[in-house]
Amino acid sequence: MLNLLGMPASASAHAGEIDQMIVLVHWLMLVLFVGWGAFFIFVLTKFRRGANPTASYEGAKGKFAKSTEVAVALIEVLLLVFYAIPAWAKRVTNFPSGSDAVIVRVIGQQFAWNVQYPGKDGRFGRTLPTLISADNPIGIDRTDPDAKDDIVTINQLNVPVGRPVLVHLTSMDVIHSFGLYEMRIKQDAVPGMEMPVWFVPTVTTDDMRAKLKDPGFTYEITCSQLCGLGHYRMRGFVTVQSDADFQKWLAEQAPKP
Ligand SMILES: [Cu+2]
Repeated sequence: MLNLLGMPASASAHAGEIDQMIVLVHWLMLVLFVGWGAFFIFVLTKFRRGANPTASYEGAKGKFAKSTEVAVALIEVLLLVFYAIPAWAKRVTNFPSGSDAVIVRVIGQQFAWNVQYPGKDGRFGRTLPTLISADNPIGIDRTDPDAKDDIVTINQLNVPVGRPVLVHLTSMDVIHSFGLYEMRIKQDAVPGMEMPVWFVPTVTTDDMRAKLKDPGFTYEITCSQLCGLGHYRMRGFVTVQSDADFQKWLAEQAPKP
């Protein structure tokens, strides 16, 4: 069913759960589509003018239609209670913390994704709107001791495989939407608010290239909210790598004293 729906490859720990729900909802929709379509044709023939020269003012009295409605509503309630609500509850509680978690800030902007890593000290440095310039897209204040080792990248998010990644998501201008399709992540980035969103990547970029037999494959951050004229080109890239490669990358990116 997943291939039938044309879903992107899955590469996060919770992707299976989301996919299961999408598949169930689509099965339900398929049954409803066929069922209601058949019912429509049935009604067209049964109540055709030729067979019913006089209108019946009492109408049809069959119980079938009502019980079908009740059954559909019941299935929808089951999907909501047993799949959607528990899946959502896991996304919005128990955010990863502690030394295992990789914590980053992602700041949407027309039309790029800025990423801030806290550096070795694990503390995000101050950012000030007045310092924003072409060289300093998030306005980081390097005089702040916490900011000295912070790493800032544009349109590039590196994450280690198998470790929880917690993204503090915000926007500096309009509403954007942070979409990582293979991770089954989508969250609006709203100016003035910081939204936490998290996932555990399970397949490195290299492994996914091998799996898909596509050497040019990269995970992408897709802006999923029409945010202006350049919306189409607002995409970033995600590199999922081994923890050793990730540490090496962090060391390479660290600001030189
Ligand atoms: Cu956008």
